[in-house]
Amino acid sequence: MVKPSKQIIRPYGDRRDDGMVQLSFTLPVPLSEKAKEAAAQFTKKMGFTDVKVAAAERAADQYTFFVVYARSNVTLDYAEIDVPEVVVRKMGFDDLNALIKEKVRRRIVVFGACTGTDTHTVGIDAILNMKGYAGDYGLERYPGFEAFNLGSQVPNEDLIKKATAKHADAILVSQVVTQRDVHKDNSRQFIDAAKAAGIHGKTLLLLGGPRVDHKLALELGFDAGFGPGTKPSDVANYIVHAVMKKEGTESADSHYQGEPS
Ligand code: B12
Repeated sequence: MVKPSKQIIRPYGDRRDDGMVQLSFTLPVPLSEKAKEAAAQFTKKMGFTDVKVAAAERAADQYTFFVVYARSNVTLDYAEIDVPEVVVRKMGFDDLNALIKEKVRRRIVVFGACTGTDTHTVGIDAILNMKGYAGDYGLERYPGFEAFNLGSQVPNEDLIKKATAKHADAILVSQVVTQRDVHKDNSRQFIDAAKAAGIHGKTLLLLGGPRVDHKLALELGFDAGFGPGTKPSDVANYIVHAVMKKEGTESADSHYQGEPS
């Protein structure tokens, strides 16, 4: 493949390449002039110049939330960035159902849940529920899918056990809370449990959530990762093509543009 030529980028506020950024953070001190100066000094210590504390608000007792404008001298070669992305030949609802009927010849079984101690169901509901998300039908609506949504705070082992009992093609794990990297710890525990159950490398394992991307999901041992703004049809397309590859109805070396290899 021809290596793309350099593409140097910098952040942009007023004028192209001026390096201006907006930062927001909270410090554990009450709102005061001293707190504002602390926010400015903290920003300078991070290597920024031309620091302006644009807003400071009480966040809670003994906590202040800041918005700071500042200049960064850091540049980046965009051409050097290489991130695997899940890019599929995207098909619409009717075409995808027709493809499942023709090539898979059975309903694709998927199980999903928000696992561990995480209570957030809205993300996994957006993907699975009949009514869907952002004008896109959820997987329950597709005649070609049989979708089971187990809800939130589901132990990883329970999700795996229930999915395995129904010979699931894919298991969808949602992780929204990321404090102290709990999403990574819980995802690793899910993968360990999947290995123990003998389904790792056999059943498709998908991870999703606001701080998830495909690269992280691969690192954690999943087959694919989906982040903010994912539409149910993105997931449906990914699963159908992955199942077809696994079953040999689409050649394993037929790659979509940008598909991870
Ligand atoms: C609604 C909400 C709640 C509701 C949840 C109700 C419910 N039934 O889900 C309630 C009030 C219960 C709640 C509780 C808590 N919450 Co809350 N909550 C939110 C809020 C406002 C919205 C989340 C949401 O619904 N997003 C919309 C969905 C559609 O987006 P999404 O989850 O990213 O999903 C999309 C993608 O990520 C992807 N996706 C997601 N999962 C999956 C899975 C797969 C397989 C795939 C393919 C794709 C996919 O597809 C979706 C569609 O595009 C966020 C703040 C915010 N604005 O985001 C905080 C937030 C997530 N909550 C937060 C916190 C801290 C909590 C609590 C811990 C608070 C507390 N101290 O008690 C508790 C959670 C306790 C627990 N044990 O989990 C923090 C998390 C911070 C962090 N970095 O971890 C946030 C960010 C708020 C904040 N800024 O502090 N919360």
